[in-house]
Amino acid sequence: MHRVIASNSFAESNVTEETALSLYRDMVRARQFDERALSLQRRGWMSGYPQFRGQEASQVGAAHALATEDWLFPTYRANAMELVRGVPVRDLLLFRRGHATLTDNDVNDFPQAVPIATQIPHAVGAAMAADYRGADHAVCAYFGDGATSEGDFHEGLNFAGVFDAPVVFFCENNGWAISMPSQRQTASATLAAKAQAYGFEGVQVDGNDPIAVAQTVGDALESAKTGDPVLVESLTYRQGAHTTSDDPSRYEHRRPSLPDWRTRDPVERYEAWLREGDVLDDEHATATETAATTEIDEAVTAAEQVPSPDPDEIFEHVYAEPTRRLRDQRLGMHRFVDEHGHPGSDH
Ligand SMILES: Cc1ncc(C[n+]2csc(CCOP(=O)(O)OP(=O)(O)O)c2C)c(N)n1
Ligand SMILES: [Mg+2]
Repeated sequence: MHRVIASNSFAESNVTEETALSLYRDMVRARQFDERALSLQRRGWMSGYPQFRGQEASQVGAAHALATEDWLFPTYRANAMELVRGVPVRDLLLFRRGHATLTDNDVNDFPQAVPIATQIPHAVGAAMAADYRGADHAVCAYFGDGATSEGDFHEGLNFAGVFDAPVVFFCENNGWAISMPSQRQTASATLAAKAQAYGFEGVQVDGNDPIAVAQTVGDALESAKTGDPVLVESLTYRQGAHTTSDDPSRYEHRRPSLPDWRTRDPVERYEAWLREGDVLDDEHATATETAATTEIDEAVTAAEQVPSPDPDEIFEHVYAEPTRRLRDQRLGMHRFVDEHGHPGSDH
């Protein structure tokens, strides 16, 4: 399945102005967050950052489809989804300033998974638990194209199919797994096709169209709640580097040849579409941009008020009793801090 809006006018679409503009607002917030986060990282304000530029429509659309009570199992790249879900910008930034958790809020989001695909079995387990308890929420597992080559992906989807778990697998195919182009990731015709092996539906959606994504994920959630999980492959493109530690010039020559709709900027495309439909004018666009800037400025100031975390925290939460190697590393870190000062401080 492949849905596009580019050929349809706003009048022909089945969305209200209110919905269309609320998607726009979140696309603007997401774009500004991403740009600011990159520049904050570049001036040493926070640690490495994985940009999602180019993936705003995909993430904002999917997050709009989720209900407050649904659970999201995100990755490091899903900051736009989390922003839309209501995680305060301050918390998203603090996570990258060494604070172990961004769950000091009541948003139903699990911590961002950095090990690839490990959140998929967790999401399926949470969905199965919801089902056993008779709860009527669904679970969404977010992951990238690269995650589909991991055992956890196959195990998770297999369980979901066998146990009719109320889960939507939201695979954001951004064309790359670091330097690995997605056409080298699999010999399957599509990633969505993999769902067939587990006995449920797989769909592809134009991931640069927030309305198509919101509708597709919305339908998938409804299906999941009736015991039919769905794998959604959202086709989009990573415009930036994998993370701020990456240098794409070393592998750009492997860039896949993709159709225009796949690599087009989703924010520009959506804004142009709204303007053509007379839904958006300069005044509204400027007000939306200004509100997003203010929100982010305030979040940066608020994050700066929070003291740096205790560096010893990085040794906690893994083992009940620290291993010898961890104890050695901890001593090494203390020696470093005594000599050079706290890495999070200005000294
Ligand atoms: C289990 C595991 N193996 C390898 C890595 C290193 N790694 C980090 S990101 C990444 C690529 C993931 O690509 P994809 O799933 O497409 O997600 P994207 O980064 O494009 O959002 C890899 C291999 C890891 N974090 N975890
Ligand atoms: Mg990817």
